[in-house]
Parts: sequence; C-alpha cells; structure tokens
Amino acid sequence: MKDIKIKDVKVIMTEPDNIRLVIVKIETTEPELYGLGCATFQQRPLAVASAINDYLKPLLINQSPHNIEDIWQYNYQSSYWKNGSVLNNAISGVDQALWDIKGKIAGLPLYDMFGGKTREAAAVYAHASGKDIKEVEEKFSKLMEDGYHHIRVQVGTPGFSGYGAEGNFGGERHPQDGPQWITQRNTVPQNKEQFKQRIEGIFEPKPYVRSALKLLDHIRSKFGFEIEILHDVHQRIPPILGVWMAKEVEKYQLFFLEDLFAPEDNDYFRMVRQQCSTPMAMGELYNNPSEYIPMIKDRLIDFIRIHISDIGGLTPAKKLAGLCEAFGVRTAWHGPGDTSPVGHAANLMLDISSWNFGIQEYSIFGERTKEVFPGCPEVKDGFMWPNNKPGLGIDINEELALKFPHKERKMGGGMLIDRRADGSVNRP
Ligand code: GCO
Ligand code: MG
Repeated sequence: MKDIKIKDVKVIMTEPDNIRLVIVKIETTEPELYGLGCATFQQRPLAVASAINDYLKPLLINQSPHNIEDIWQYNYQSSYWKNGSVLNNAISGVDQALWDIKGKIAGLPLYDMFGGKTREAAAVYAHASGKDIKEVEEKFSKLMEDGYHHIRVQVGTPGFSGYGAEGNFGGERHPQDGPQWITQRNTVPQNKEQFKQRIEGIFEPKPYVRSALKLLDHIRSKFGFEIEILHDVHQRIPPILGVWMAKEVEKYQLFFLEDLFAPEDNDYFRMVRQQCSTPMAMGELYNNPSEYIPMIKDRLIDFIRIHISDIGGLTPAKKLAGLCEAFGVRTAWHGPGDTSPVGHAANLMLDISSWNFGIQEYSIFGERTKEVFPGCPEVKDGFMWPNNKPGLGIDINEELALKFPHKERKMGGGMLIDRRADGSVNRP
C-alpha cells in the first residue's frame, strides 16, 4: 500500500433526477482501490470538468494518494489566482476522493479518521415549500408525521416569483409592489404552463416579506413552538429590509434565518447582531476565507452554511469546523439537491465527528439518484445515519450513471434569474 500511485482521474457527469451532478473518481495502481468526490457546480459543470481534466489530472497521475494535505495545497496554489467556485469544486472532487481512498486503506469510516463519533446520527432539516400557505401546511404535517423535527418553510408570493416555492398567480397588488407595466412583458408567467417554461420571473422584496411573515405566523399558530422552523431569504432583499425582517421574526423563534444578506453585504450582520437574537445562518455562497473568517471571529453568525465542495472539499472544511468550534459557531453544511449523494456523505462525516455540529440540510434523494449511488446515507426519523463502511461509504454505478447524461439547458443551465418589476436584475 505504501507505493501505491494514482492511476487515473475520471470525471463522471450524470443527472439521474434532473440535477447536473459532477463526480470525480480516482483510481489507483491497487486493483479495486478507488475513491469518489463531489465536484458539483450545477450551473457551470463543464467548466469544472475542464478544470479537472485539463489542469488537475496532469498534476495527479503517478502521485501518491496518501499525501492529501500536500496535494490540496499544490492544487490550490497552482493556479495562482484562486478561490473561485469552478476551481474550488474541481479541487474538492479530487480532495474528497483522496479522503475516501484514505478511509478505505485504513478500513475506517471517515468520521473515525476525523477523531471518531461525537454523535450517533445527524439531525436533518427537510423542506416544506408550497405555492400557498395551505400547501406548505400540508407538507409540514406530512414531514412531521415522517419524524422530522426541523422543517424549512417557504411559500409563493401571490403574483410574484420567488426563491424556494413556486409562484402563485393573482393576488392583490399594492402601491409598494412596483410598477404594473412590467406585467405586460411575456416573461411574467400567467399560468402554470408558462411558469415551467419561463426564463425569468418578477420578484419584489416587499410582497415577498409580507407573505413570508404571514407564513411564519401561520405555522407557529397552527403547530406551536415545540418544533424547529427555518427560512431562507436567499440574499434577495435590500439589506436594511433584512435588518427589519430579522427583528420582526424574532418572536417566531426560528432555528435559523438563512442568507439574509449577500456575501457582499457581510457587514450588515453587525447591525442585526446589535438589534435582535434571531439566529443567523450564512455561507453557501462563500468561497474565499477572507469572506468567512471575519464572520466567525467576530461572532456575527450562528451557523456556517458553507457548500463544502465550493471551498475545496473536506480538507479546508474540517479546518473550518475547528475554527467555528473555537468561536461558538455551529455547522450547517449546505445540502440541497445539487450537492451529490457523495457530497452528502462527505457532509455527514463531518457532522458525526464535529462536536459543534448544528444541523444538516437534506433534500430528499430521488429514487433514480439512490440507484445510481448505492450506499446513499439513510434518513430515518429526522436523522441521517452513517452506514459505517470505510471511507465515505458510498459508491457509484457508473454504467447506470451514464444512462443519465447531462442535457442541454436554456441559457446554458444557469440559475433562473428573476427581475424586479421595473425590469432590473435581482439576485437569484
Ligand atoms: C439551500 C439553497 C439552494 C440553492 C441551490 C443553488 O438549499 O439553502 O439556497 O437551494 O439555491 O443550491 O444551486
Ligand atoms: Mg440557501
């Protein structure tokens, strides 16, 4: 095992449930010994594949897979310009695959390599999203029945598009909701069919905040305060409105309020801190240590929401978990559908081994995804359980993965961008 070398680095691009996943498979000179890593950046997958195939792979062939730290540093420094999502995801695919190999060589699950279990399983939150309050309520009840104790709630805003829930149609229009004339544009969906076809929707901050507050109020009065609720603002509203919203939702005792501001508006968190105790979750859009270190050391956030592949994989993430522990910040690694099951398995290894774990986001895996990735972490009664196999404990059925190749997308498959009612671009 000592003389083992990296023999091949493969990029597997697959979308079993319509989300473009990018997986790295590192094969070694030891027959049957390989590792998997998540490099998923669904909005720019081809760029990540090129970064791996054209730039990292030549650095890796014939190297020893043992030296994960050294390889990470070399990959990270070798582009001179660094810290972008494309390069970090590429580095992550390699990094996680090397950790997977390390665990397989040791015969230990990765949480054991990271110091061992601090908990048996990781509490997860699932999403209850609906076009209107009734639909959210139904999904909320169902998730409660299924044993979830932490539920994220998002609702559509009448007459507008928004993040996390299908828009619904009609609705009263108020003077603060922006000009009416934009509704003449054919970008505004008038019915469900058009909504599916749309490239852009119309988003206005005030109507969104009104409907989000109504929803939170309804959920608390219907289900009480003995269940944890979460909400994602998705960096969509003007910062000072965010400050007001954080104060306004304090009474609903959220588990956390997420992405109240964009990373560019980091400093607004100071204001929020001075004015209320709504727990702040932030970070899926961070990819540079100079963005997140100040937030941790000044205790401006409560949960770090970083997307592990977006900062370069497990090597930087486990250091970050340690930094957060020192400052009382809990982990809440990003776990949407566009974190592949391999990425979820990586999140879970840190969840299990980090004392300062807070919560794990879980976007329920589709059936086809589960078939492509045997060993997907299992969720039962609101907890994600490790399967205790060596390494990440997850595999890929390559033959099946190839049956779901990447498809072309409108606009190259970027994020749907909503516009304001006057036609200007809003943050996604
Ligand atoms: C979340 C996220 C995601 C992102 C998505 C972008 O789950 O908290 O905000 O849904 O929007 O990962 O591709
Ligand atoms: Mg989010």
